[in-house]
Formats: sequence, structure tokens, C-alpha cells
Amino acid sequence: MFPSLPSETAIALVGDMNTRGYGVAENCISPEALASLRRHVQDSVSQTGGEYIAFGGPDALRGTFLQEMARSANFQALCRDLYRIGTQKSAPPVSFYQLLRCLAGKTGQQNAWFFHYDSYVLTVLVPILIPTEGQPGDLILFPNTRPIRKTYLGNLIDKILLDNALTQFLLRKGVQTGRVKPEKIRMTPGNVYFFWGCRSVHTNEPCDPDKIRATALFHYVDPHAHSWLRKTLLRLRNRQPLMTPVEAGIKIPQPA
Ligand SMILES: O=C(O)CCC(=O)C(=O)O
Ligand SMILES: [Fe+2]
Repeated sequence: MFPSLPSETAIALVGDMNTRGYGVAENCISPEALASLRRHVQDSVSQTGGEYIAFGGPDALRGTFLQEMARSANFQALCRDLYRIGTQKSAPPVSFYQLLRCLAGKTGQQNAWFFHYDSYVLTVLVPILIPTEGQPGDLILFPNTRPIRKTYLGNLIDKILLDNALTQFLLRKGVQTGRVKPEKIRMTPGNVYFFWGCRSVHTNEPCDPDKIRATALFHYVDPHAHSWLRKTLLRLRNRQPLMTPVEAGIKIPQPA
């Protein structure tokens, strides 16, 4: 499933994540697992007529290797260790937020060059299908550009500064002209890549529209999961009441 890696490996990975910006665990995904995921990706993309498709959350990945990997004790132990060594705190008992992204076609090209911070401390990236000809769709990473924000408000201010047309344009032009020099990571299927997603501005380049670039992501530990401000903003956005009856202390009469 996922190999058991010695504790020195976790220490070395965190060292790389803190200095170079990312760590690589080589040959952790078996050729058989890659082959079955690739079949799943190819089938899904052909069902969309060769366009972008993403699967998010546990239900969408049921029955795939990615679900098994999230349940693997070795993989969970590694992520817990990376979190503990990197943050000097033990990880809360949470599961992964999982994603499988398949870039293809015109819509695949649109799902590129969006610079962002992840909401989660640790990002694990598993390349599944990376084009070997034309544009491979490299991972672009500005390592550790901020600390883990203590409050959700701090996080939100960073997001507003980054997630606007001007900043996005300047970053993209900067990278394309070579004026700013991020880490450009050409990923090799079989390897697994680790970085501090909530601390590092990152994005992916597009791949050619006639190719497929598929990556699986495991996002681990949202530091603001319990933020009042975050919950309130989410409710406003979803047009839900600001407090549930329980939070407001209202007892709902039960039918007799
Ligand atoms: O697919 C990739 O290379 C990166 C995707 C990413 O950063 C994300 O989904 O948060
Ligand atoms: Fe991300």
C-alpha cells in the first residue's frame, strides 16, 4: 500500500520542506496503483469529452487507490510525523481533504496559473499522469512565504492581497518572463511531494490541451477549522442562519 518510512526520512523531508520548499519521497506508489488510477483518469476524461474534471471529498474517490492510501497506517503516520516535526505540535485527529485533478482540453488550460495558499498546513501531491511531451504542467512554488497565520482574519487578509487580478497578473508575468524565480517542480509519477501548502504561494502551469495531467492531493490539518469568523462568513455566503438553534441556546420542542 504505502511503505513504512523510517523516522530519519520524515526529519529529512521536513528539512527539505523548510529550506528548498518541498520534500520528495521516491518510489512510494507502485506501478500497479498508478496503472489503475490512470485508467480511472482516462475513463473520466473521455466521459467529459476530453475536458477538465476534478473529484473532491471521500465519496468521489471511493474504491480507488487514493481512498486506500488515505486509510493506510503508514501514510497517516508519516503525515502526522511531518506535521509534528514541522510545527512542534501534535496533529489533531483529523482526516485528509482529498482531491483528484485531471487537466485536459481547453478547460484544463484554464485550471492553471491560479496562485494560492492552501487552507491546510501540509499538502501532499501525488502525480499520476504527467505529459512527457509538450508542456508538462510543472508545479510552481514560492516556498514558505508566510508563517501559519494565528487567526483566520490574518489568513483572509493574505488571501485578499493574493487573490486579485493585479497580483495574479504580476506573479504570472514575473514567472513567465523569468523576473521572479520560484521553484519549478517537474514531478515524476511514483514519487510523492510534500510542502507547507498554507505557507507557500503555489500554482500549476497548464499542459497541452490534447494531453492529460492528473494529480492527487491530500490536504492535512486546517488551522482555522473552528474559527468563528470563518464559519460566519461561510454561512453568509451560503445564506444560512448565523447560528444554529443549538448555538443560540434555543430548545426546539420535540413533537409529543
Ligand atoms: O495540481 C497541482 O499541481 C496543484 C494543485 C493545488 O495546488 C491544489 O489543488 O491545491
Ligand atoms: Fe494548492
